[in-house]
Amino acid sequence: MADCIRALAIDAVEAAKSGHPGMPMGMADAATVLFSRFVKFDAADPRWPDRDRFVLSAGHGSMLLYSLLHLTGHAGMGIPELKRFRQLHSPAAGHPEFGEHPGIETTTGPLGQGIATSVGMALAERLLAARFGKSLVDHRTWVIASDGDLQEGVSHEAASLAGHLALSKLTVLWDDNSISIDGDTALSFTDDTLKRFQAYGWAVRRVDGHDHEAVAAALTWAQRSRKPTLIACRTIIGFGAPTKAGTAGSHGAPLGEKEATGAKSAMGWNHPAFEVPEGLRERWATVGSRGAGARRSWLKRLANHPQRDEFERAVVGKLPEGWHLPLAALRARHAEEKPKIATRIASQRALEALVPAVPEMVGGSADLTGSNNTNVKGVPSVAPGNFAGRYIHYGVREHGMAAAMNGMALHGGIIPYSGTFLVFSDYMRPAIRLAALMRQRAIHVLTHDSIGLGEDGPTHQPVEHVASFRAMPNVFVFRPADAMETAECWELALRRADGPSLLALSRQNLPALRTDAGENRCARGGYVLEEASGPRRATLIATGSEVHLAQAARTALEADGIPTALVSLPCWELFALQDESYRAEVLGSGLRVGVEALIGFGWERWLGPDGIFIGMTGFGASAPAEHLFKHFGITTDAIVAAVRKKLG
Ligand SMILES: Cc1ncc(C[n+]2csc(CCOP(=O)(O)OP(=O)(O)O)c2C)c(N)n1
Ligand SMILES: [Mg+2]
Repeated sequence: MADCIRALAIDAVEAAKSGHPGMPMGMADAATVLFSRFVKFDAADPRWPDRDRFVLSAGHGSMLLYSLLHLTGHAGMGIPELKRFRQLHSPAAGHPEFGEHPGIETTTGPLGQGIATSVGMALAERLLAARFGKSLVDHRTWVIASDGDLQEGVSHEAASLAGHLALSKLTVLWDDNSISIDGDTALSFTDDTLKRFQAYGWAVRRVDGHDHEAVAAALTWAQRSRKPTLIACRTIIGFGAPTKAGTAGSHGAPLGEKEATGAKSAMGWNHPAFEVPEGLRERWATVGSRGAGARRSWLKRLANHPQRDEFERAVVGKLPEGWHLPLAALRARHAEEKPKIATRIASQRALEALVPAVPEMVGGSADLTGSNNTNVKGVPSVAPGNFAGRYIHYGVREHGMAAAMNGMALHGGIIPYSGTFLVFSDYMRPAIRLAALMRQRAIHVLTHDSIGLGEDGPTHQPVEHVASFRAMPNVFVFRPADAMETAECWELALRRADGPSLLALSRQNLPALRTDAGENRCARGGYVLEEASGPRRATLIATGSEVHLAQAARTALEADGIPTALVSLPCWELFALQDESYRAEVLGSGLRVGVEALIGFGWERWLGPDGIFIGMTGFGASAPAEHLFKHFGITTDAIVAAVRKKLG
């Protein structure tokens, strides 16, 4: 049965003239044991909510996953698809892509992401089991990870968190083949990996990855463990290839005809390319339906479960009836009270309205809870052995946090939100990029969003981050200007089911600019906050903490007899989705001035060739915030002077 995987991997890589045969050939034995005896799944419904999750963290070995999906009889992964491995519109893409086939649990390829994502999946399982009970939620998370996965820093963060939380239903099979691209892993990787994981709180074992019974025994042991488990599977990369086995030569290139033929004859495989003999095909098909009975019983349990509707709603990601009513009440209160608060505090107020109303929201922070204002009073924390909480202390592990959140979102039934400083979004970028690519709802609260944070200085003052995320496809960046806009942006972030949202929030207090609570004006991305008194000569366009500076400038310009409009532009991505005429109306035909205490990269999109940008041109500095705004020329006076100068 394992030879079927090897043969298909060889054939598909040969046909594509590119790909990675070595890893599928080396891990075929362990994967066959795992799937044929341990993974709970039913090929007839790959999205069955209580299935075990399988993550191929070493995404370059994608043919291992595609072969398994094919052999176990999943629809949509037939021989024609395998023959089109790595071709346009094939579900069998170069690396596993979430959404290309329902049996692909997550996108992998950037090493380390898969294993870190799987920690979030295993955590989501525990959280949902605590909410809905074992009769609906009782499954495991299995991972195949390579040397590169375990070298990557994010896997260290994630493994440390998994060990701390004792996620005992998580098992990682390490493809311990001592080979990576540059050659022997001894070139760069001499840690005692098993001891390292043991120190994280994992239970560990080493087996011969080609000995089926030894692998089975280790997997049985893993199922009984009270800790997450790492099984080091000693394997030979490119197993069976006459000259390339055990070498980096089998890692990432077709074996070539001679070597491929040699590998097949070594395993006694004499079938034409892409042909699986009938007997083996049947045995694999049996594997594909092994979980059918378990799924049927589960469906019966679900049908009679008192929380059935709630479970089904949460799992498909539908928000509860009336979820936005407390938020609407908060907005009405803001309109009345006009609070002068930091937008991070306004975000906390929004969370106080949302978290009780949306039970699938699970928050957390990378050790900045008090600064990010991400927790809500009365919401208990998640702790080892206690998964009834809804707040996670991720520790100072931003990357692991963002990757685990992807896993929670992918698992379903959880809407994760996080917190850290905007500047440290750099530490989360690879995971945010995957959330964007996979269209996952992960919400990041990113506070201390400019030089406005003051004394902590340039290491802590983001300048380029917002621009860089505006450049990333399918990410929504929100930079609200006051408490009202913050509530509106939170509503939009939560509604957005098909991609990540980032909320860039101020440390410093900001005056209330909005007194209307009816329409969610941020929904159009940008809008005229104050219209000019006559035909517009200038339009001041600002975001976040700079909108009030622009507002004061507008007042001064109007007093000077220069009809000036004020535009708030909290979400560029939503604004870009509006029709041309709306955008033209908002931006106006007069002089356009952009104001944002960040790098101006990208602003020309709204300002045009004759516009003026007032913001940062380099890194910040350490000083009280009001001194910094003056020092860097981001002030009401500077805006007024620039407009006067330009208009003559
Ligand atoms: C973050 C990241 N860096 C680099 C790569 C490029 N890359 C692909 S596989 C690999 C290492 C291969 O070694 P290993 O992980 O042991 O896999 P094996 O060759 O054993 O299958 C590298 C560096 C990547 N995919 N992701
Ligand atoms: Mg390796």
